Amino acid sequence: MTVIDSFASDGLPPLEEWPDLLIEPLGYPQRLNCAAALLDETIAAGHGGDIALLGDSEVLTYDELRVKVDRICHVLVGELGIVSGNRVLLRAPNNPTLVACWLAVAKAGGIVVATMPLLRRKELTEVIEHAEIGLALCDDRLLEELAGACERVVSFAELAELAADKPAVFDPVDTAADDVVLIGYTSGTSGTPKGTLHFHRDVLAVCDSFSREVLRPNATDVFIGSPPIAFTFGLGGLVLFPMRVGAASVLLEQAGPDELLAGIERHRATICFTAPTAYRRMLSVGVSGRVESLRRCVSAGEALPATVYHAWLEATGIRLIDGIGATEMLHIFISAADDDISPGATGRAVPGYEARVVDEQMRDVEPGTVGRLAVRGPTGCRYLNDPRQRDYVRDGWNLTGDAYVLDEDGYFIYQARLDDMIVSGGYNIAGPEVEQTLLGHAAVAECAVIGWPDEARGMIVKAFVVLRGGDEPALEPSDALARELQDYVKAQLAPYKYPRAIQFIEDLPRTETGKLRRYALRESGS
Ligand code: 3UK
Repeated sequence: MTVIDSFASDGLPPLEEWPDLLIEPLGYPQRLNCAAALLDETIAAGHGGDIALLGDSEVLTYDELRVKVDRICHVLVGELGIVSGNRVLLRAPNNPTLVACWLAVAKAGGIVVATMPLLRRKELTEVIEHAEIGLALCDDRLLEELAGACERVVSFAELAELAADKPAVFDPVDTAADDVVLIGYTSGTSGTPKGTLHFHRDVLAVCDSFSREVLRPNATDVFIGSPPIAFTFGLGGLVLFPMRVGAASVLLEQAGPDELLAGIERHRATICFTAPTAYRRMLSVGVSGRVESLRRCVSAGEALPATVYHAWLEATGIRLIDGIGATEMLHIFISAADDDISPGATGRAVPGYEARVVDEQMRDVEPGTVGRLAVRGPTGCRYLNDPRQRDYVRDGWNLTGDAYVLDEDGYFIYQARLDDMIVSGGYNIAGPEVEQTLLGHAAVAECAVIGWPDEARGMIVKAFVVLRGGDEPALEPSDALARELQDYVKAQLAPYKYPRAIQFIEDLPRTETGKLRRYALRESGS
């Protein structure tokens, strides 16, 4: 059996533009359906009666999830006419039906295009047109933005009705290990959306690299976290990694610091996935006595400041596992856990991956020197119909767009996004270094440091600072406080790095994936 709808496979970049793929060591068979591997094989391994998903209003064992998935497969194939290679858009907050739809599309040979719940009609339309999507499965509460944007929209309520009388068993479609199963859209901030193509084997490869080798979960674990499943960080941490080992996953529709803490307490969660800011926010809400069940915490999406690492360790006794991942790479490729952690560094290449720091000519730079991060491994970048493939992949290596330093001990230390390096008065300054220093000041809750246009210097370092609230006396923005913060940075970093301008703001603009929207700050007047 081959793919019937070849849109995605035809949209793969030409082979010479692919990254090197170090897939052989994982030993996957040529025919492979990742949903069957995650669901049917986990049940065959004896986990059928174990809890798979804990939603806000629905709890499913692996057996129950399998029946739900298989019934949806029958609807997709028998009723909605899905053939292998068809793209299906998913739109929902993190909940069991979203996960069942994800698995059903994959099991039926389709291609999943999961979208962030906050996307509006314009953004959804771009994705629908770009990936030529004819069918969407949508949570009833999020139908509005999708109405009319997609040829066929089936609500979850409608889907449940259609599924009710379907047979409880569906034979997985016999897909190739290198058939496309997922198009992940990048949280890119400019230009048309970039769709990253991932194969059935890639979905297992991230389980059998970062998760198996660094995170090392087991069947008794209870996963929890905040990233949307449409973000591959959330997909891995809340769906793929738990299912690969027969563990349970708590799915929260709302996952702010309060809901996350309440969820950890209520379900005695053991493994948490979220962004650095969320750990910081949980600390400020107060974690004492509430997170005793946790044994492992993963931070990704943005650099983890050493201050947050230490504060979390002090409050919980847990060493945060930092990891850099990217939509293009599907999941985390540099990380470290336990005794291997070097606070302030992201870690080392995850087993199965290789990483380097290179110059413009792709030559290794000396340890201690800032350069561009280059990685390769079992997963890698393949954009759907996009000339930007040639920017991300060079000589078989994926260039993530990050500036890194490799230290003498083989640890990779994050500096900044390459486009975010600030050039001021001839110096190169990495905003995050200044941010991390400012975060050490008791008055600072959050901050962002960017380059700000300046006639004399080309650019100056400018800090946007959110002051800590709640405490009495309440902190008020003032020139004196700004000067105090400037002196605080000057005392710890080379003076040319101190923020010449400081602006106090109420909140930092962030994406749904927890990333700072630096360009929004750059565009904001002062
Ligand atoms: C940045 C980090 C420093 C970095 C992601 C884990 O973030 C994910 O994917 P995106 O495509 O963004 C990728 C970019 O985000 N970044 C991510 N993690 C870190 N910077 N330290 C980190 N720990 O600039 C990278 O190039 O949104 C993260 C798993 C899956 C993912 N998709």
